[in-house]
Amino acid sequence: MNHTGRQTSAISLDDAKLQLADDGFALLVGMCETGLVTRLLEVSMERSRAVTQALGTKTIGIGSAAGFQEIVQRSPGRWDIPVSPTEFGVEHQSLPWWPLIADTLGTDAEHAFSGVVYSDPGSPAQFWHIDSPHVTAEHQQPHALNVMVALHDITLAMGPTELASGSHRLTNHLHNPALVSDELVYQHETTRPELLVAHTLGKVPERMSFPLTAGSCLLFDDRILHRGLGNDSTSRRSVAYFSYRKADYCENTHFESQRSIYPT
Ligand SMILES: O=C(O)CCC(=O)C(=O)O
Repeated sequence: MNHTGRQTSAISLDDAKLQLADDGFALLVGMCETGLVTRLLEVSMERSRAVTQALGTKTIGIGSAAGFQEIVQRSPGRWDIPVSPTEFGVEHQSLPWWPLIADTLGTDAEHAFSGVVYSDPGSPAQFWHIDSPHVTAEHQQPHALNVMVALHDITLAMGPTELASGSHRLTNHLHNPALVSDELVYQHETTRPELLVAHTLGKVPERMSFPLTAGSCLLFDDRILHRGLGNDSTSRRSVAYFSYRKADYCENTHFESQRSIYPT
């Protein structure tokens, strides 16, 4: 069953930690001040303008290997443009969610990626996927976390990120041999919450999505099943993202292309 959540009032960091461990995500309402959101939005818009102009009519496929260093099309009409914290003009350890990152991944957690993901009006929903696979058959604490920041108010029609609640515990291909790692990490049409409990008595993880006010964040475990929903509005939907990893974790399926849109 689809559950469309409501953005509720702010939760404490302790509650966010519990929600992250239980559900694999936490909704951090009103986490960012207006000044920070404005900065992230302005830098994102300027960068996307420059990058799409340089991309011009170059052919770009779907997925990280078919993209460029500066831009990846994650699904039709959904663009991922990396922007470093320095380019955003922020110090990542000073960002408001850092205490939660440090508490979960360690104070030596590293910034892995950051940037903006925007979906064009009319772009379809993605296939369900995870951002990185489990590393041991036994369930462990997360090895990487993502923070998605709403850069403007995001209605359900604009297609926020949808999560399969609690699925970070069920996506372990090392524990469940019926799961294929690449079909979880790379978007695959048969991957959906039901697959995670097929032929078991387990409950299908609930699908959750929330309208977000500007500056609210979704923080989630890299291993949770999620997808960007389709944008049925007439406006672009933009979220900034900041991804962190434990100091000893360095897999990268996020940006695999070596080619640049700029001539050498
Ligand atoms: O656009 C979104 O909401 C999520 C994007 C995403 O999960 C991805 O491209 O890997």
